Amino acid sequence: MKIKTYVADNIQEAFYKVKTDLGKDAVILKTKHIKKGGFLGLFAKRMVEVVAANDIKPNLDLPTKPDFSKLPPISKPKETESIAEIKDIKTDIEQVKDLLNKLYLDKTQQDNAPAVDMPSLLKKYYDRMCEMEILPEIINTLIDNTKNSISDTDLNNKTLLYNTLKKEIISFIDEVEPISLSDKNNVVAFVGPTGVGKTTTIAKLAAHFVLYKNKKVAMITADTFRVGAIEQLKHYGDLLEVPVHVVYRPEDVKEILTELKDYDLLLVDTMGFSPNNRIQIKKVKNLLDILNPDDIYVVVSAATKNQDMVDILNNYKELQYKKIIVTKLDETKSYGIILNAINISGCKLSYLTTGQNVPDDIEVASGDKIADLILGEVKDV
Ligand SMILES: Nc1nc2c(ncn2[C@@H]2O[C@H](COP(=O)(O)OP(=O)(O)O)[C@@H](O)[C@H]2O)c(=O)[nH]1
Ligand SMILES: [Mg+2]
Repeated sequence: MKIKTYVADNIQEAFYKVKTDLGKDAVILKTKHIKKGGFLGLFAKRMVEVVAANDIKPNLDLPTKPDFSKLPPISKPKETESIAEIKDIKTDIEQVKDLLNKLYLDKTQQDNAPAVDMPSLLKKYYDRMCEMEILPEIINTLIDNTKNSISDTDLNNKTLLYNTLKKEIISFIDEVEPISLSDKNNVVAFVGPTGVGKTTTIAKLAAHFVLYKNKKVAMITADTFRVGAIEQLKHYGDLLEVPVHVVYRPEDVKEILTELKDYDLLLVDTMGFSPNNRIQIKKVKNLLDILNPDDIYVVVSAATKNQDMVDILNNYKELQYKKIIVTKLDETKSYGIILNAINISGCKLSYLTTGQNVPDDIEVASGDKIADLILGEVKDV
């Protein structure tokens, strides 16, 4: 008697191999699914293993021999097998993502480990900036530039060190760019995930330009998606006596813009969506293409985790935002997110918002103030 093991992509192919090799009287002893190949247990292929024998004595108590003549022709794996394979691949991809994330974090931590010879006061500021959750590469640049611009002795002088680091942070933040009106009809659009405070920020800005700058302002909303979004903006519009127009279809844009052509500033609210929602990104992109705004502001919340901020700012880049607004600064003490947002987006900062009150809780971002918040009160050593 000959017993042999066969491995194939699917059961039909395995039986075909048995039949060709051991002849039509071969008997199947065992079948099972196995995983083959891959790397570190990942991407392994799902296959079938069949153990078969020939020349089996008729009195042996073995499983019934399959009738090979009735076997279907070799075909693609059944639907259920494909689904199982897709599930396996998805699990593998998740594992690879976790692995890569871990490797990236380990590598970043190694690359950005503080220099051992860092003077103790500088090390205190280094630790403070880590607590602020500033990205390691930004901290390193700030520390290196500071070390290069003052003498080793001055690194232990608290006032000098504070002022030098502060100057570095201010220069990292660079110019801030709030809305600046040209004499024509200015159209400014706001994009960002749901709930970050786009509509509230638009209401604050509308109030600012109406009350303090005496401008003719109108608000336009394209957020017909979220329940209550139109009413929310209309409520602010009524309070400020500012007209609110709703874009239900992209075709509405032209008519609305013509109607509002005598206004100084049109603030356009858009629907929020997850940064991974490609369909919604395309919809907003389509609207912005028709609207052709003078400026696009991306709105992000200071209470966002760093990794989520990376996803948001990267995936929203398709919308070609030019400036950043950071909201909800009152909800966090990790001010580093402001520097991270500038770094990831490559854009200038404009406004910070610090609470729910319309119109008060908004200010033009100030490098000086942000640097003070970041450096805080570091105790003397
Ligand atoms: N704490 C705090 N809450 C804010 C701020 N800005 C907006 N909010 C609140 O965040 C929630 C969502 O705001 P909304 O403007 O509707 O967000 P949108 O979905 O991006 O338009 C509301 O409850 C706002 O009052 C802020 O600066 N700080
Ligand atoms: Mg909104």
